[in-house]
Amino acid sequence: MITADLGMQTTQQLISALEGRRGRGQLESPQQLRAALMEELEQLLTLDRRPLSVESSSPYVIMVVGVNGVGKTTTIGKLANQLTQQGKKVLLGAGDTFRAAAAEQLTIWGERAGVEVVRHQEGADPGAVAFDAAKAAVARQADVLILDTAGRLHTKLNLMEELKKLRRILEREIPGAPHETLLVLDATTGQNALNQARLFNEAVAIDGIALTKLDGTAKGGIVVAIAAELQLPVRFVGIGEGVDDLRPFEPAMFVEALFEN
Ligand SMILES: Nc1nc2c(ncn2[C@@H]2O[C@H](COP(=O)(O)OP(=O)(O)OP(=O)(O)O)[C@@H](O)[C@H]2O)c(=O)[nH]1
Ligand SMILES: [Mg+2]
Repeated sequence: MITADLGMQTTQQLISALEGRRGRGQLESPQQLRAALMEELEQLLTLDRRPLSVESSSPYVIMVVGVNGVGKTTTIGKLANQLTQQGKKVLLGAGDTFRAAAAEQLTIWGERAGVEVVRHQEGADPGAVAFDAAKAAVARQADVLILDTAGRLHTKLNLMEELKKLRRILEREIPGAPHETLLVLDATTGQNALNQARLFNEAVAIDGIALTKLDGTAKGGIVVAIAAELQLPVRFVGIGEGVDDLRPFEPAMFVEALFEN
């Protein structure tokens, strides 16, 4: 369990749950132990949290955050495509003004999904992008607005302050926004992902997680620790770089994959 990135605390929690079961005579064979462990893991991952439901507000605003290179922009592209296919009118905001290539990358995804992108020049204030994107989402009667943000280290206080400001701007323009603050985590990260989740959650109150790069060898066991400690649900998993490579998170399937070699 440690090597699967579950972490010490979660592992201990699982062991005591299993000891409880043994005490009740429920663990007599290795098969029972394995099944019990899988059940406990699945239970940890099945959280009673508000689901991401874009119908609950119009426009429904999703703010996407995370450290550099985890797959924020790619996940937004995939999600925009899915929502468009469901008949939603989607608008994207290029809140990553840090690199010129960032808005360009989002625009390419926008074209792929057939959705418009609100963008400013490189170096522009991301707050101004958030403001314009929110205004445009209301004016164009978009069902969903997804705001991209620049990758940032969770330990950089000034950059976390900037995210708080983006949150406030969205909130001021659209009541209840952002309805979903989605933290993107790279499954290959390991224990550091727990720290990322803690600090992003403290700064901007995370609602859910997108776990990317599960198509590699990483199993992303760290989300069990994140679920146990922070009660944050995984909404989506990324299983490749293509537009269709985004899936809803299925705890049972995920746990089974944890047990595969
Ligand atoms: N294999 C795989 N690659 C992915 C997945 N999601 C994203 N990537 C790749 O990861 C790299 C970074 O993705 P981006 O979407 O640019 O990441 P980002 O978080 O927006 O990066 P910054 O804006 O620089 O912080 C790209 O090469 C993506 O193709 C995934 O689920 N699987
Ligand atoms: Mg990006």
